[in-house]
Amino acid sequence: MASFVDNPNGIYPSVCSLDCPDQCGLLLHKKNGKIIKVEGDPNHPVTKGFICNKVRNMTERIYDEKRLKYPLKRIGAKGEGEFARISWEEAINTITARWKELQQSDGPESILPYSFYGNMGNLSAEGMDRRFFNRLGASQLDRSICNSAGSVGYQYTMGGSYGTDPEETIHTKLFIFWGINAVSTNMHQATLAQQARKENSAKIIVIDVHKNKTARLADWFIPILPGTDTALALGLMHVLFAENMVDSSFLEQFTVGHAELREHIVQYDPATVSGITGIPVEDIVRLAKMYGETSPAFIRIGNGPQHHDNGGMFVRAVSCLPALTGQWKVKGGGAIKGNSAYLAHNTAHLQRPDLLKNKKTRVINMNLLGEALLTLVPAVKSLYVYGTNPAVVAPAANKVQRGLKREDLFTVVHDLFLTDTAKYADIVLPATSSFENTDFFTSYWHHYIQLQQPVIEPFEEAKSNVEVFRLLAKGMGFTETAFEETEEELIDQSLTNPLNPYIEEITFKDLAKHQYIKAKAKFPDSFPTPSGKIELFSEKMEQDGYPPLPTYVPLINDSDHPFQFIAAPNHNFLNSTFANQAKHVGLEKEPEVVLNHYDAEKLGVKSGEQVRIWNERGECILKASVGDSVLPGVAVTQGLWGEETGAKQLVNTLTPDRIADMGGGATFFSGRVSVEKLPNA
Ligand SMILES: Nc1nc2c(c(=O)[nH]1)N[C@H]1C(S)=C(S)[C@@H](COP(=O)(O)OP(=O)(O)OC[C@H]3O[C@@H](n4cnc5c(=O)[nH]c(N)nc54)[C@H](O)[C@@H]3O)O[C@H]1N2
Ligand SMILES: Nc1nc2c(c(=O)[nH]1)N[C@H]1C(S)=C(S)[C@@H](COP(=O)(O)OP(=O)(O)OC[C@H]3O[C@@H](n4cnc5c(=O)[nH]c(N)nc54)[C@H](O)[C@@H]3O)O[C@H]1N2
Ligand code: SF4
Ligand SMILES: [Mo]
Repeated sequence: MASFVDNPNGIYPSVCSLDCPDQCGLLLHKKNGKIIKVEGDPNHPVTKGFICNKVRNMTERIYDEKRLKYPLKRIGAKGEGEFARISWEEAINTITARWKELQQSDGPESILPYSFYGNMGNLSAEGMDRRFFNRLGASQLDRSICNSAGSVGYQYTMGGSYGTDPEETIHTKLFIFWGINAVSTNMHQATLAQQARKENSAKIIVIDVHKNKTARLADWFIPILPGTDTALALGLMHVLFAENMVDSSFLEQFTVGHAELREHIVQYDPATVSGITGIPVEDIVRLAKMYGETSPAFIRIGNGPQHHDNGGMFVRAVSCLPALTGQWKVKGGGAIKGNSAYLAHNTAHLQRPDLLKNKKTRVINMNLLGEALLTLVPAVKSLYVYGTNPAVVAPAANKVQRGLKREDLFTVVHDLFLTDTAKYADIVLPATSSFENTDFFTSYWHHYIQLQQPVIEPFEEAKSNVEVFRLLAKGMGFTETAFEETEEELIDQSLTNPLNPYIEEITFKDLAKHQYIKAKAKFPDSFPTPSGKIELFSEKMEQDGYPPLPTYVPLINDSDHPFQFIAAPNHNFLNSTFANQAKHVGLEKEPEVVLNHYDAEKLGVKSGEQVRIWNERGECILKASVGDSVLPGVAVTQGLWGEETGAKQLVNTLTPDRIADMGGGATFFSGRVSVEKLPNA
């Protein structure tokens, strides 16, 4: 069979590789060997031909003039961005020579891989790279920057990442978007809600600290004070029990600890909860009644509240709600925090932890990158970055920059662009786009496995992650066959997972034939918790040093600065991806900070004026947007703008690198700042 690449023209199936729950099916239109149009695949059962604006404009990115064409070595100071072209041979030789020296002088744990999901393909993001670094015995990275606090919190309640099938939410009568800006970050869930509203008179509720795009389409927007959502969840439980709106037979059959919980939540009466959350008593009661009386009722648990000091406990608490009402068993009811358990593939086969030979290597939390580079003993001497842009996306950015500037740190960055991080690298390697690779994709929201086959030739001298790790393995003299297996073989091995009953044996050929294969998912009757039930009371939590029942713990008050600072993603970028595409930047215009008019008046600031935002960690200068879309005391900005788009717009200079209550999670939104009108503005 001729490959897609061999045909200069045609329309080919593809999948969006970005770190986004929707994982849309795509069709790539090709003419004279180039992709000229990216559109949604109408045959995709969930995304149905609709895709976001970001990816409709993807050709701007894959054929951007600025894309890296060949390997580079640094010739200027770190951070300056002065580089000279080198060959792949020189690049690989330079890296492996340095790593062989470090193996001898400092041991392999002086080398730290640093990656995230810039490309969600399983082979690219956590395949050949894991094999390589296991074999090397490098330090391990705890990839905790996104949703790990909530994942652990959810696990205490549910045992694993099992949620509602989003396709069933077409039947839902009540949608609660809780700390998720779905219109921008999970657009098909927002579409399903709007469809259910039209066909089914469903109601849409948004609980957020910001009247964002999703809140603006809601039937009811409930503004809440940052980091207080656990108290709201407990207040809802209080009313549900008090008004006898709980499903006793569900509680009996599928949960443990409902009697203890019933007693525990007495203290979270609506007046108390109102005082914590800033939500009026009557709204708390009304929300509880709507939730208790509407069926099916569905909660989309977002990432916003998970990026706080108490993010793990938030998810722990909210995931108890559908158990109280029995909504887990109602078609279109329940909740989605994530759904990755249904599509769990064979990571032992793909990542080969056995290559580590039982060595206990140290684990470094990725949220502490700056700290690790500046203070860790024994020191990190080499950093290998791929699929992420930590100079922009990691917290406490000034620390990260200082770490990256260390003269004795040997840094390699593999990316499609000379990112802000790559500017600090000693060696820069050009990456292919996902449309140039073979890979398989498993969504963390819907239930489908998808295939990417290469549609275009690699861009100039760019290489995929898999290929680069094969070359590095060869350069290091690793002779295991694990480094020679083809992408097709890797896919076959990964999708043979006897541990996951929801996927039977799936092969590369099956995927090529069907493009979309759905897990045979069914919401479980017993759960992988210690008791086999949904744990409202968790002994495991008690053993791990947490309160065994859902409990509100306030944010850490990290300073006296008057504003809680929420630096969330925006509509037209994906994290920092697209922040360097003229088209996407044009759509966003410039970064703003949203303030309440009451605060703005006190500061003497009007919409459109530049303000300085600062704390002990750093400062930013952004344009003020004044109104009533945030509560007093809250400052919200959207978008991870890089340094190249303007001075002092790096919001992560302000964010804390404290670690959340669970899972080593990030606390991007728990920092405080001061704001002032720019003196000469
Ligand atoms: N367009 C676009 N889509 C994306 C991304 C992107 O950058 N751009 N990023 C992708 C990734 S990696 C992820 S993890 C997801 C994240 O997507 P979401 O789950 O939507 O999470 P966030 O956008 O981080 O935050 C969601 C909302 O939480 C609110 N929030 C902050 N603090 C609190 C709080 O204490 N309580 C409540 N109730 N709300 C709060 C914020 O105001 C924001 O509106 O989106 C993915 N999709
Ligand atoms: N202030 C603040 N900071 C945040 C967040 C927030 O809400 N607020 N969100 C956090 C969250 S949830 C996340 S998930 C992180 C995400 O942060 P990152 O994972 O860093 O995401 P991106 O900024 O999109 O960077 C991905 C990079 O991978 C590169 N890339 C893409 N495909 C490939 C490939 O195949 N190979 C290689 N080698 N490179 C590739 C892209 O070009 C891009 O430079 O950011 C976190 N940072
Ligand atoms: S970024 Fe998300 S919504 Fe946009 S095409 Fe990709 S998966 Fe779909
Ligand atoms: Mo994320």
